[in-house]
Amino acid sequence: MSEGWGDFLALHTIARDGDNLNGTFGLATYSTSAFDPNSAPVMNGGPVEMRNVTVSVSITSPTSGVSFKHDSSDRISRIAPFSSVEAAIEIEVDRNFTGIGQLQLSVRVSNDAACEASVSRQFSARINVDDVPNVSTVDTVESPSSPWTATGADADQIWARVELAPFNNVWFGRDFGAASDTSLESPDLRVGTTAPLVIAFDHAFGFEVDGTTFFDGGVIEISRNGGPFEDISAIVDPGYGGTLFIGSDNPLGGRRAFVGRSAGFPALGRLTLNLGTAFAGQTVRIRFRIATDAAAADTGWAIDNVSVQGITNLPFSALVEDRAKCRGVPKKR
Ligand SMILES: [Ca+2]
Ligand SMILES: [Ca+2]
Repeated sequence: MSEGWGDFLALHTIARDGDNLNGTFGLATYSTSAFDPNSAPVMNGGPVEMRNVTVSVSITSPTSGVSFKHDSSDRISRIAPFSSVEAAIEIEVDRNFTGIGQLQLSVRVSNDAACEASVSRQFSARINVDDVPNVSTVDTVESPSSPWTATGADADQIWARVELAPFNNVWFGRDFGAASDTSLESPDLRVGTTAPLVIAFDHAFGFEVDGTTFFDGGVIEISRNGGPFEDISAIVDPGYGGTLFIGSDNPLGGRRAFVGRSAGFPALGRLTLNLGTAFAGQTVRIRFRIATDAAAADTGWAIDNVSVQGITNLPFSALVEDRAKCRGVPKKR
């Protein structure tokens, strides 16, 4: 009566000064969702009320300076059919902790009456850390405040920041199993007047393909000064692998795109796009756009370590060691 509930488990940790770190620690299935800080939603995926569920957490990384504020487990008396309940288990970081820490947790959810009596998941989170916006020209996607926005119908089901491996987050756009046209759009990039604009990133993709018929795919586009987006291939060759099939409702049917599998998939590979001085003195945005046809899903597109050279602003966030000296003192930003 409970299959799948482990997939809805998430944990959040707090910094030394009590800031909530609103990371969502995704699972291998790429399932993500928005959760409240310091809580672990536990879902009953079946039609019968579930009683007496135990959630217990153990710390599997070094425990120096890290402790449970209260208990390491919580008991949920009942969970209604097809609904979820949050279990709160707070973890404290000692005020003398130095450096950015890497916390790894093992979470076990148990219920004797469930089909699977016990489900375990591993989670990782940085601790003693502050997330500072607008300080970098590189986005490693490790900051929860990564300033990209997902646009288009169903974008919230397609684009998410996910944990590909412990302590390595990426942007990930799913190859959706229905017609879709969504983008992950950058913040403003203010291009300088002399140096070339060079955009580089690591990526890997796997889009629906049958032989040489490419049903789903992705493109990179750029907009200047708030104008319409155009394909980046008008300025620099991104190495698209084929043309999207016309006739199965892909909104970009007939356009060249990243299709099929990237070289070395699923390992990420570096792509560098030198746009020269075509945008000197202008404010541009780029977007990663995925378009899918009427049926059949595949993996999708993972993007990491986006670096933008030749700009005069600092559009991206970075993680730094927690800067607060005292617990409970409001911080000035
Ligand atoms: Ca990363
Ligand atoms: Ca498809």
